[in-house]
Amino acid sequence: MTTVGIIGINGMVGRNVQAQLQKIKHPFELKTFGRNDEIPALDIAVLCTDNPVSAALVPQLKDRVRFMVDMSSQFRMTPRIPLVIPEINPQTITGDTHLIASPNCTTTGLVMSLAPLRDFYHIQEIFFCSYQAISGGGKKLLDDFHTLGSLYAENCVPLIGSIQDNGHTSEELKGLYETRKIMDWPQVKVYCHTVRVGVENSHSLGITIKAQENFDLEQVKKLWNSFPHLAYSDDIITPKQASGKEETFICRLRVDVEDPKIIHYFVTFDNLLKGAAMNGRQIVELLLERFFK
Ligand code: 2RA
Repeated sequence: MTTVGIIGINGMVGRNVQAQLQKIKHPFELKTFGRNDEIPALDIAVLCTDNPVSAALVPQLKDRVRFMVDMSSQFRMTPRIPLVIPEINPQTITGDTHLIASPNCTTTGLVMSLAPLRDFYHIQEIFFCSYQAISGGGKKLLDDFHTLGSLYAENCVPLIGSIQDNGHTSEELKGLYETRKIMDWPQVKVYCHTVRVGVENSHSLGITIKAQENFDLEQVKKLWNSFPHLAYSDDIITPKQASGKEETFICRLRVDVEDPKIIHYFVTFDNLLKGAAMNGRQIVELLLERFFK
């Protein structure tokens, strides 16, 4: 029987990944481990650990585990390590793959909206502002949010991750570099602000994109609605409605007032599901289907 292990079962990501893996139809044996436990030989390990722990575990497990799926950001930008969203770039996982990285949640919502358009529009520039939920900051931030005097109560805070030497935050740089890697668009321009808002769950993004071609709004809606786990609606969709759902929701599509090569729209999605645990589950499903049938 194929064995799948979750390492880091005691954290929020580990528990969410466990709930997601229990939905998989393909037969396998699920084992769970704390981050300091001894890990036996496994077919697939999902590392629900922070960057330093993932960095230490990957070389240790190399000879004992056939495939590792890392939920941290430690290896996302390492060349030759696929950064995978199964709806978008499953082909980047091959028989030689050993480690797969699962992307940043905010980037995931962005690229889910871009991927269906890629065969029809040459997208050159992307601007987004994020409205990121408290749950993305982890359990402690969520607990603090529920206590009196939280900075995030009825507030928005334009700082996610840490400010880098160039003045951008680590979250903003993930939006740039991970988008380029997942979409295989090394030249695309990504301009962004990332902001934490007093919303318990589900991240949102206000997005503007510029292509070489004029946009046909009806075609764009059709492309979005025929893409897996993506749903466009002419109605307003809010993070509350997206919470607990597997779809990335898009609304408010409109063409720019002055430039038909520019569109604006709003995206909202459950950051703990498609932005993390569900994407991890989909990668495991893909591995089970492709390599353990
Ligand atoms: C956040 N994107 O929302 C991060 C989660 N890793 O803080």
